[in-house]
Amino acid sequence: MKIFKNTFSKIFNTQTKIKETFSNILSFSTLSNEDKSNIEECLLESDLSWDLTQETLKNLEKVKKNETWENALYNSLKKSIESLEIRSHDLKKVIIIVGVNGSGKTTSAAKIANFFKVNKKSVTLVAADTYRAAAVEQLKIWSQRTYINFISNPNTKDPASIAYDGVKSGIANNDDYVIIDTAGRLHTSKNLMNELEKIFRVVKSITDEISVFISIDGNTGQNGIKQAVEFGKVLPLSNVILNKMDGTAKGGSALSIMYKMLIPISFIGVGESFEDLIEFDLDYYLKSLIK
Ligand SMILES: Nc1nc2c(ncn2[C@@H]2O[C@H](COP(=O)(O)OP(=O)(O)O)[C@@H](O)[C@H]2O)c(=O)[nH]1
Ligand SMILES: [Mg+2]
Repeated sequence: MKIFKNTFSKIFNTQTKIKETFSNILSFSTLSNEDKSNIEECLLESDLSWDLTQETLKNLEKVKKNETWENALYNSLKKSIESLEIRSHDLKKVIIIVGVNGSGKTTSAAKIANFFKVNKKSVTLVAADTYRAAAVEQLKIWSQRTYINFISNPNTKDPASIAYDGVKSGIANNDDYVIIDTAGRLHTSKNLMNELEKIFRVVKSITDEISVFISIDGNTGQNGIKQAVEFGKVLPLSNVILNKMDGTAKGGSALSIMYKMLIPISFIGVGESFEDLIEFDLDYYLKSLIK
């Protein structure tokens, strides 16, 4: 709990607004139109999506008399998310990280590898971004420092072939996990999306144990949902890593992504160092947003 309070510093802006709005409401069972529009504005400003805001309003009206606003909001948000059939959060052997440029993919690859290492799991890290030599070098230096098996190939421009070699190597090495970093791309670039689809297909020819992570910059708010929808048309996305949550006031977006995509947020990135990663926990997240 303490970690969340410290790291989600900017979410405090969201919190202040939520507190101001909700603490003025006398009874949730008799919300006036003005109350409703204040709540609506406040939740939308916290970057809750339209649908989730409406659902939360509906839940709030069913709250018992004398309930504190904190409990009322906590319970109604929790109910909205828990009523969904969100896919399992389990991490598979091969993790492919995809997303737009600058969303934090390369940093996430290092962070998740470190997370496994700290949890006594062995990892192979695969640098399949053939567009940015600097990203490959960055991962390489880091993996050498932490004694993590590292696969790259400066002689090819085909990321699928690097991914293939990396997964083969990780399996031969008996590693628990293989993490593949990919180049950033926009969903509008057909060639690059085909390339991604090929990476997935090639890995799938070796193993079915694949988690596809979409990396989202928490500051992009509702646009992050759009990215997830578009990438989801090409690949079976299974998990979200939501980055840069140390500097965003858009605290609600994590909930909206789950609500819309029905895929779990597995990790939250809260800084630039490879230790700045938190495993997502709905309870803690809601409490840090509300209390
Ligand atoms: N503050 C902050 N910066 C981050 C976080 N994750 C990544 N970054 C920074 O965002 C920039 C882009 O990250 P990078 O991993 O290269 O993104 P990629 O293009 O998706 O691979 C870098 O300057 C990172 O240090 C985070 O959780 N918090
Ligand atoms: Mg990168």
